[in-house]
Amino acid sequence: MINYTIMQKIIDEIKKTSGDMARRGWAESNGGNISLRLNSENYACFDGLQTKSDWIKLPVAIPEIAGERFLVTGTGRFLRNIEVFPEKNIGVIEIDRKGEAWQLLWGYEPTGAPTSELPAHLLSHVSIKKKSDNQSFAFIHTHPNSVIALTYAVANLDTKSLSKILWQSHAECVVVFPQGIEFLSWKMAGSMDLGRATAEAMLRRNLAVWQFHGICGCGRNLDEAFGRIDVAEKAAEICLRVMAAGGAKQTLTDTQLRAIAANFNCPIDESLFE
Ligand code: 2HA
Ligand code: ZN
Repeated sequence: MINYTIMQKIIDEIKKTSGDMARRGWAESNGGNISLRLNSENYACFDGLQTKSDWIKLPVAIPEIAGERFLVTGTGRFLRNIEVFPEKNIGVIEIDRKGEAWQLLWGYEPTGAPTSELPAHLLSHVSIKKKSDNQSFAFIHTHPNSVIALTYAVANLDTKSLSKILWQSHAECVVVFPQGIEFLSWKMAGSMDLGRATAEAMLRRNLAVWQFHGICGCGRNLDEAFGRIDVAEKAAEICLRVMAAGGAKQTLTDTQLRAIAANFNCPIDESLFE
């Protein structure tokens, strides 16, 4: 039987995240998408529903998430509309027993399908489920202005230089993302290539920037995933302002960055200093 109290709680969480993303200007038109793997309590809440679609084949089998259920924003839907019409703009899908197909349990009224970035979401859920020992449930992709602008403004960006620039631009960064941010050079939106590269990045880090496009973040819950992206975006904005003001005249040193990480017991990725 459907448990409306629990269901309302999940919907409220996604409303808050999507509303915050839209109001920050990270989700123009149908830009950006959110997925939440359902934990056991949330999972059971969708038991016994009459299914709303046939099984629809995934582009690749993902047996690691066989049987899982996900709340996912809909393709072509606007995140800013989730607060008003959640049942039209989000859906709950179930993956089959072999991890080869999905079917709709709830949502996308009157008809619809999950985000075009489903490969990145589902493959990244495999990575974050594994690396967190099944404690991470949330994945967000979004289009924040300053992170995107940075991928145009700085020459020869890679994971090391991007992580270092952002760590230096805001003293909180090394605490929020001590493993740095993966930089992924441009790949076609919605492609398996982009999905695979993002999922691979999520094994090592909690954030990945898509050149000329946006950012992805994961977390135990939507607040944690959102917060990581929010801090990265703030650092990118500071960095751009500093560049516009004529460039940094001083910055956080490697010693200071390491000291901040040590002070907050954060496992900094030392290889990013090499
Ligand atoms: O959902 O953000 O990357 C629209 C997008 C594609
Ligand atoms: Zn996008």
